[in-house]
Amino acid sequence: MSQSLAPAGPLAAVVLTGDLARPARLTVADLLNWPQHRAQVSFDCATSSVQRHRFEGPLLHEVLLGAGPGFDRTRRKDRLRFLIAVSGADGHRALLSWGEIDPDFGQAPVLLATRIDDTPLDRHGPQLVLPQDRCGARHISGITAIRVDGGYPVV
Ligand SMILES: Nc1nc2c(c(=O)[nH]1)N[C@H]1C(S)=C(S)[C@@H](COP(=O)(O)O)O[C@H]1N2
Ligand SMILES: [Mo]
Repeated sequence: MSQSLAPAGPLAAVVLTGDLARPARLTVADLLNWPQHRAQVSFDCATSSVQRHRFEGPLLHEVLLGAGPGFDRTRRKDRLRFLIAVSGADGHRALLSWGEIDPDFGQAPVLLATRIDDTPLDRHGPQLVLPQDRCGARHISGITAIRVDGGYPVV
């Protein structure tokens, strides 16, 4: 099965929301203002065969840091209660933790891809890329919102 690249609109954008000092609405063109990293990934799927793609885009961690997440940057422990909820236009969602992508912890090189293979994602919206994942399910395409949430309830 191939990636479905039906346009999500003339210029798709992702909303950065939640516990952020500088919430933002970013188009794929805006995401080109960060250093672009490359990843060659292959992922498996329960309902189709293995897929291989080349992605390019900024690190999710750098983009979210720019939005001013509401933790004390001088205290590493303070970051660990933050969740990152990523949503696609079709309602597909996945949760990541801040610790997973933070260079002081998991340092997963997660990208917000602006390009898949030779196709720019301006009209479809950015795609989440997790080079470390064996399965394709977290490679959310057509991202419309990313919510950063430090209010994980105390149990
Ligand atoms: N927005 C969105 N992204 C998605 C999905 C989805 O249903 N919606 N499916 C995921 C799954 S299960 C896989 S395996 C990969 C590749 O799916 P595709 O072959 O349908 O492109 O995309 C992922 N990204
Ligand atoms: Mo999948």
